[in-house]
Amino acid sequence: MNKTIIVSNRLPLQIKLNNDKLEVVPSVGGLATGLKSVHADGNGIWIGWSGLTEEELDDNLKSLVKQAVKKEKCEAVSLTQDDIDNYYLGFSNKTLWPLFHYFMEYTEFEHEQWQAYKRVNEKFAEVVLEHIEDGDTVWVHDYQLLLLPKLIKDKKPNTSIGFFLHIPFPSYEIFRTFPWREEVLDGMLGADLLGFHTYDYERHFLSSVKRIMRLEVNFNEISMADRTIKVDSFPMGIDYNKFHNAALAHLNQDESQKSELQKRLDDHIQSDADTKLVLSIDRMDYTKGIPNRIRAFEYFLNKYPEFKEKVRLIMLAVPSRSDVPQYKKLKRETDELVGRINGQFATVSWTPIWYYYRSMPFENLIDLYTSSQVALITPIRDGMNLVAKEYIATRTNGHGVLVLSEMAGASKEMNEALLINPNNFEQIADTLKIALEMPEAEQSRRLHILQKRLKRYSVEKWADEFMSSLNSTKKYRETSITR
Ligand code: ADQ
Repeated sequence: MNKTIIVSNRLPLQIKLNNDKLEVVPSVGGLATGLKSVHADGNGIWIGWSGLTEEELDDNLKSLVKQAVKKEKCEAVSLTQDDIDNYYLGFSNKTLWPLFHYFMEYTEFEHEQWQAYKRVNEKFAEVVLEHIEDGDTVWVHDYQLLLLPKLIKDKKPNTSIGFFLHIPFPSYEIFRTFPWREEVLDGMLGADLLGFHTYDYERHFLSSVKRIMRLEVNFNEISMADRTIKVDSFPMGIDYNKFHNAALAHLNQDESQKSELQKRLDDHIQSDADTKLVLSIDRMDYTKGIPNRIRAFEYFLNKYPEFKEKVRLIMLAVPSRSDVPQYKKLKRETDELVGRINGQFATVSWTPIWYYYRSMPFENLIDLYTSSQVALITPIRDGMNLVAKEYIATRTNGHGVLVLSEMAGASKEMNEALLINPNNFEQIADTLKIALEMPEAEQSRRLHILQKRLKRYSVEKWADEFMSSLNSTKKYRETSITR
């Protein structure tokens, strides 16, 4: 029986090492949820890095990890600390991530890191090739594994290979600056189906394929000597019911069930019913526009002083890649900006920004989503942005306004949000005022449309559509062979 192999940089598991004892916790993230049915189907497996380097594991632990991940239908790719430094923290996060998000000034082109990237993609290929058989399907995820489709296709041409990019694909003018542009495109073109979040990313990719690889592109198909590759957009959704139902349950909580955070939020609401909460949640990443948002909020308080003591920004930033210098700099800048604005505007009874730099459990995310009248999401560039969608899914009381950057992929399907340019402070300030003053009927009207759309195009549906499109390329190949 044919199977499906999912491949991503990290396995959907958290493996913790406590005094030589292993603890394995399955991840509850969006991607793991979306792919649950694909993964659970038949004898499907998920291949990726376990999160522990070879140096951290002796032979005994290595075999324990192997057994533990196998139980979850996974296979671990073994990586050294040097691989992680050069392939993951290096090439993936210092070259591809900034380049694909248009941060040219942060992009490093280091030959040694490129070599590590190639070497690690080959390590992934080895593990895939150990498990794959003719007729199987492989779904490769994201920018850490751009070379993998071709490494598999060359050895196993009779398999179906899909690739999905979770971040933007940049325009040709950006991509052409990349020293290894041919190799990377060639690697991606090993796939039979290439998926992107938006039509724009798809278009950018096709334009680079045409101009750099000089291949024939017809609408969304690329003609190769031996086969046709399909390119399409699949905007990723969320586990809508999970967020919506958690928010409904939250409405009916009694006092004893409330978290400490919720009690603090309730105190805030009770102390002044007119004071509104504006929420932002992101990974601490320079693409997310965190300093811009704080500066725009400062501009807002100066331009509309009547909102002083009437609005509070709650900013949750989850630590991320904190070993990379640009991320350290961003953290410092954010701390300073928050300190400066709170120092400048705070009164005895009011602090304008509540800032949390940590990860929070799901229950607390729901506390924040359900307590905030406005979500202010201002990335400079973002492949999709699931936080925007999660906020909408949790607004079960029919109120709430989303202010969203037009640079987030999510903006393409969320026209009923208030869209802003994240570099235009005046526009953000004016839009925030509109959001805070929006009549409830108008809030409900917009929410209703957004919720209906998000519910229909959930993360499960996203995975189904990708898989059926990949299956159709397989059928097409089979019929062209018989023809
Ligand atoms: P990310 O850049 O990680 O993902 P995003 O889409 O916003 O960004 O997803 C973040 C997820 O982490 C959300 O589900 C959110 O609930 C959770 N989260 C954020 N802050 C948290 C905190 N402090 N505590 C706990 N959880 C937190 C990449 C791309 C995106 C793309 C996704 C999916 O950069 O553009 O939308 O992949 O393809």
